[in-house]
Amino acid sequence: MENTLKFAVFGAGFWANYQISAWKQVGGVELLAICDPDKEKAKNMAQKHGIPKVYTEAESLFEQEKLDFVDIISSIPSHAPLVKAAAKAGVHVICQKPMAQDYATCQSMVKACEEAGVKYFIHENFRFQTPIRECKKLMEEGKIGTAFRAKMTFCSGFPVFDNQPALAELDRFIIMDLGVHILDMSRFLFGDVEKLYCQTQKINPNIKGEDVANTLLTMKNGVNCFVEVSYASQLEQETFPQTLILIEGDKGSIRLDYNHHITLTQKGQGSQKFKADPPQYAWADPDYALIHSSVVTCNQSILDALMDRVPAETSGQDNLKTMELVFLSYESSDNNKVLFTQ
Ligand code: 89V
Repeated sequence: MENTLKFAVFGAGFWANYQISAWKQVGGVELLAICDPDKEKAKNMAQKHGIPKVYTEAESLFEQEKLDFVDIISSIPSHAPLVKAAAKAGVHVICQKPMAQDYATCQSMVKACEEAGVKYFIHENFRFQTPIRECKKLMEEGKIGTAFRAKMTFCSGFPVFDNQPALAELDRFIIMDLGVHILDMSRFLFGDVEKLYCQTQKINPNIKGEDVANTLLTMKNGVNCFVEVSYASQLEQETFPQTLILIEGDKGSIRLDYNHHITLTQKGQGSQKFKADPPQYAWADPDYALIHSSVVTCNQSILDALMDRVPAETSGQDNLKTMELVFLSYESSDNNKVLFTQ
């Protein structure tokens, strides 16, 4: 492959703007075209970012452009057809989370890419956040011994539907859109899951799906991890878009608090406090700065894997395990049952 990889973007909505900015930040890539069924939206995004070509249909884009990869940043139902079209065209694929609306479709997307011999990545950015990487590093350095329990909290009242109105229309909302990130981070920190139990609630009457979910995961290494997500929380401190974490081990604990404050407590040694601030980018939306900085590191990680410098961290194959947790959570809540992973 050449040094500068040529790519196209599908989708011209809220997130495309930041993912394109993040690609410019990363460098080493050239954006040739954007495609969205809404021509005006696509044209505006092209103008904003100096993208040479605009398409409204995927088929003509694949016919006319010579690409190394595509970045799919469109609605959930469009992911599978676009991933499969890219695979058919022999182009490597990045697909926005959540991969698809059901597990069988996710599996078929991974299979289509495998059969076509193209690399397949999921744009799953939360695990790349600076404070999350710091927590993982502290654990890997053995600072708290062997972890045995954890709590991961994302409880907010942020008006997320203002920027992403489509989220209000999802039949399944919070685990699909947000829980998927936190469940993926639980795997990043503690490894694979053995079983889970989940309960969901719908508090906001103006949206279709559930907006609260509490999931208790038992990891294969015995860690019990409680994942709580809510967009219905009215709290003294609004913490969007931060995940607050407590990890307990047999020799200490790590606490990630609001604004990236980390407290490391070690048996017999007291506590140390420090900060794990993410890099700041001028193009980022201040409300989403933490996520937008992790879009840069996520894209960099995918580019490194595309260039064969490192193995893919967020491959489609790996992400199947995260999606399994999403669908098992809904099934657990619907049937009030503890469920085991495959
Ligand atoms: O990144 C996301 O999935 C977003 C947000 C965290 C804002 O819900 O939709």
